[in-house]
Amino acid sequence: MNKCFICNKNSSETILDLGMSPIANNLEIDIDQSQTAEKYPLNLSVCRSGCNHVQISEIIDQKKIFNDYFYMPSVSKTLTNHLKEISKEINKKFKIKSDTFILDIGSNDGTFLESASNFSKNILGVDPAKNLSDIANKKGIRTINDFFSHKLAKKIKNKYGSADFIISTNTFAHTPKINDFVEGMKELISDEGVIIIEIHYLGSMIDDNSFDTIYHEHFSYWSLNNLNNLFSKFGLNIFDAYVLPVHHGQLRIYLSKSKKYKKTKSLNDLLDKEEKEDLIGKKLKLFCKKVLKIKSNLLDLFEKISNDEKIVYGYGAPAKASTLINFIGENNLKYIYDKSHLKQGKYLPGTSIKIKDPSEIQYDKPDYIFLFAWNFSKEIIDDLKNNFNFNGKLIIPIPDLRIIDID
Ligand code: JHZ
Ligand code: ZN
Repeated sequence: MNKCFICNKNSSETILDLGMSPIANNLEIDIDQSQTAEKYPLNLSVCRSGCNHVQISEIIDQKKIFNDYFYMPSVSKTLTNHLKEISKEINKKFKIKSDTFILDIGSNDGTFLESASNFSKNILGVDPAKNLSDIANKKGIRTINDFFSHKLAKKIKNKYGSADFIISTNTFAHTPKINDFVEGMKELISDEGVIIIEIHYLGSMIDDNSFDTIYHEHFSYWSLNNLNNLFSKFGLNIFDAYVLPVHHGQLRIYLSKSKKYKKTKSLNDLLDKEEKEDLIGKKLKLFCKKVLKIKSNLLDLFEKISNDEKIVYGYGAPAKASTLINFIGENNLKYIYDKSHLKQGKYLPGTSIKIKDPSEIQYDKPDYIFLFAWNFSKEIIDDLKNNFNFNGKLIIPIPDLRIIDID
């Protein structure tokens, strides 16, 4: 049994073993360093003390993961648009004034705050990655380079006052210090202020078989009921929740200290659905079984491609690719294409698979492309067809294994 991040008891039981994996986003420029990257057990576990928290069993020091970070949502048009829409949505629902204080926790390269700055100039980002905070600050998006914590929240409050809105997209699952993080948000949010959190959703992970979204930087895997229990303990009320078709199923929740916001039907329906489906019981158990089947299907496919002497390269070097490849092995994959300049020329962690510019697809002409960034299928298929002249076959591994002809 491992220690649970929520109740601190040694009652977290491993339910899925994905083997040994390196830190998913730590891409090395040197092939030897990549192949010998330190690996850690990658296990999913559930707390049996009654708190039901779903988490990773091995905690890696957050500094090792986030101090230098290669993930930028701005590489994707879909995500950039999504982040821009959030500020419009907040303005529509709650009205943003020109001095409304908007804080983004895990602000990355400042993409969300850039669009929020169309509404208010009183914006602030917090991000632990030095390389990304530098990019944001250079763009004029004021960003504190640090991990968000209760201590930092007090400092921000002293200097800038309480926040009217706290936004945090894909960051809340990225801390093992959950109670301190929530204390910090509570400290900083104004009495009627609204916190908006987006997080990869456990329900979607199970429905989509997306076991590759399990990696060490995702410390926790949240159901809405678990989030609801957590925030109620801190006197923060979730008043709205829904799932968005972004990434691999993104849960968006709205919460506040104030009880003036009415709980929505969508929130209550989702809470009920999870209970009825026995999400963290029966459904999660079935998911773990399926993952082993997916592995054997993928191994069969790679073996067939190799027997047919066909060439397969990957597309997209997301963190998900690290989990998938370290789980099933390299299987003759030599290259992965990725649009991110921060990733090109580097190696997929733990492997000898080199990342290169997708513009090379037209010269390489692989027979198959294996889509690791399956969450952007549409955007990428359009590009493969129209910009990279690819007319081979595309393998989409998740939610269900599909092979499609691109022509
Ligand atoms: P993408 C990240 O996961 C990390 P990842 C993080 N931990 C998290 O929680 C989730 O996001 C939500 C490339 N690409 O976004 C860019 C192209 O090359 O699925 C990226 O390297 N061409 C914060 O790492 C990768 O694919 C394209 O046209 O799984 C996608 O990574 C597009 C659209 C993407 O995130
Ligand atoms: Zn627990």
